[in-house]
Amino acid sequence: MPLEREEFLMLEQKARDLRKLIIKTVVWAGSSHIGGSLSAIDLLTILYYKYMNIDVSIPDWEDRDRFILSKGHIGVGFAPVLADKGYFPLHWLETFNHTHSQLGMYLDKNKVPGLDASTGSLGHGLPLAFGLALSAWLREQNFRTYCLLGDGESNEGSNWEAAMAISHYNLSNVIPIIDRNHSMLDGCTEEAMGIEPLADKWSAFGFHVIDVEDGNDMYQLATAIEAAHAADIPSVIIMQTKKGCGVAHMTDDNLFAGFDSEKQTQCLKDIDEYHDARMRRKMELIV
Ligand SMILES: Cc1ncc(C[n+]2csc(CCOP(=O)(O)OP(=O)(O)O)c2C)c(N)n1
Repeated sequence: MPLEREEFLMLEQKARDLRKLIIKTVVWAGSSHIGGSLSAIDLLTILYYKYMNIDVSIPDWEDRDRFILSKGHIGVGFAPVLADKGYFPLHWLETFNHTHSQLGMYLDKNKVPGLDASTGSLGHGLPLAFGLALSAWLREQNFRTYCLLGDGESNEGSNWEAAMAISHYNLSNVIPIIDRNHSMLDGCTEEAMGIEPLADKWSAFGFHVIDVEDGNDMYQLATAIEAAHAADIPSVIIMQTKKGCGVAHMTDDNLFAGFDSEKQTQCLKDIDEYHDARMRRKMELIV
């Protein structure tokens, strides 16, 4: 098992708390990309609370691992993680996307401590991650760069140029992770612009493809990340997730973007029920 029992319990509790904080932040903001935040929050949790080599007291530490949020529209899902880690005060979240706030819908590196890049225009994150990885290799630095991409974002050609370059330089210190929730703003990815066979495409670009059957499962994520760490060729993680994961009426909903405080109570209750059920399933397997 790649996770100790106590570690697993800690990560599960953290993901539950962060899901709730995302809901609250969306209510403070008025609206935002909830679905793609909830599909990716388990991955953000395991990276920030287990795998990334970072020091919150030195956000610009030269040798820290980097994280590039290429699907930058889920700032509302990422800012709660950075706040909870202690990069900035939690009360900043109450101003998310308000005029003059430090936290805009698309997070700005010049305003948000702990953020490694300003993103939001899809297709820019992986080229940035490639540059960081190439620079680390040239300077003989040991940090890793993780990059989270949307599946709809795969439509942007710049991702494939970056993939080609990562493969050309055989960089295993950069790990693209694709949130395969099968949905984008225009609807189902395969109807808007088919991206399958996605694994074969990455494979053809020279990547070791790591499929995660359930990207909302901590054990599966841990196994995948450790496989990517162990590989000596570039790896890509393709994680199957559910948009809106954790809130029943949002699950697999393409368009869901906002709600008011009245619905907040129901969402928080849904999240508890979802996490209780998921924990019960997992504990049966572990014991
Ligand atoms: C270059 C560019 N074009 C369009 C947009 C508008 N946009 C914001 S989110 C989104 C859909 C992204 O879908 P996906 O990558 O699957 O993200 P997820 O659904 O997982 O959140 C689009 C098209 C953008 N941010 N950047």
